[in-house]
Amino acid sequence: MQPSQSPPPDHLRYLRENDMPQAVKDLVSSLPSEEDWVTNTLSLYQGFWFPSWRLNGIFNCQNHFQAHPSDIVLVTNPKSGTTWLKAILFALLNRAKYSNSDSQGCHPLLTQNPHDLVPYWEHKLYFEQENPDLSALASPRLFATHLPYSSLPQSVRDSKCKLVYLVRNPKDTFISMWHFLNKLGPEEKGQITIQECLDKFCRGVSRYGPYWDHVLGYHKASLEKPEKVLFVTYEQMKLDPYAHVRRLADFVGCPFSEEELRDGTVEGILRMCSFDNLRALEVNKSGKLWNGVETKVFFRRGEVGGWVNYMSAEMGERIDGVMDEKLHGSGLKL
Ligand code: PAP
Repeated sequence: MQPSQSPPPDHLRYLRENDMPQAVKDLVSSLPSEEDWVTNTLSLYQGFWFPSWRLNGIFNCQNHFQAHPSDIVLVTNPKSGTTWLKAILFALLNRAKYSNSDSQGCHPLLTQNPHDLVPYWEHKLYFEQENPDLSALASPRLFATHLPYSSLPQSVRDSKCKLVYLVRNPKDTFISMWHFLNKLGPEEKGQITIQECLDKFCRGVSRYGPYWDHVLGYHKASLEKPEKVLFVTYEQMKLDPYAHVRRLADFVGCPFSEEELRDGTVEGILRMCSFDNLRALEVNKSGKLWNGVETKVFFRRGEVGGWVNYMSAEMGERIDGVMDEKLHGSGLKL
């Protein structure tokens, strides 16, 4: 990593590779590496490009996380709509607790960002501690991760816990990441161009990439173990959120009752977790996450197909071409 001229913002300082134990630093330095799109480095580990400073959290998680059969894990490629699905899963799993009108006013989603309510393994729990004590968490425990299927802790693959995999079309995911990293990058670095990022993306060099291998791993698992892995697309969720929230509730084992369907519980969850509602909350306008990242950067446009405003048709076709080639034979079309 190039030393920067001026001190990095707080959240970048917090995430510095220097904080890792020496043994992990040694391992990381032995891995193939590439510059990340804006700052920091990516390391190639188990066939995927991970942000180097997250590897310690990834190793801790792989070594120590013990799955419970009732666990629910949301998995995404970054920028696939994680924040939205965290909110929806949290709301539907906790709906009994916050069902009456008095408690609606103090629903945790109104005062806390979804990333604070549904913790990432490698980015928060196992980043902060080698082996965090999770025994106090109420069942079912709800976690999130960006780990590829093949890099999940063994206990997750062996247990009956459930994985919800949310995928988003690669062009919107790409543009969302480009915006996000440019916002987080140090000002003196300036904006990195879409073209530069596109070259890396199409070579598979993106956070938790190659994007297509991440998707294919979970797609295959969802076909082989449909009771364990639910494969959902952002676009499907946008098109028919009502049907998909019901599908999610069925999958995680807490289906909506007839009464709930009649009394508008599903619609209530969707309203609370909608882009406009979450974005307008004070906590998501001016709050910060545990790592100093401003919560507002997780709410940009929340649209399908917005990539056309940033990429030429040729750039879009380049991503389509790579995806066609990589997904060929999988039966999957994004
Ligand atoms: P993460 O994977 O880094 O945690 P993630 O939540 O997937 O982040 O990325 C944010 C994207 O989800 C943004 O997409 P955009 O850049 O294309 O706009 C953000 O707008 C979108 N998003 C956040 N909340 C919602 C929501 N409630 N409904 C729909 N999309 C949302």
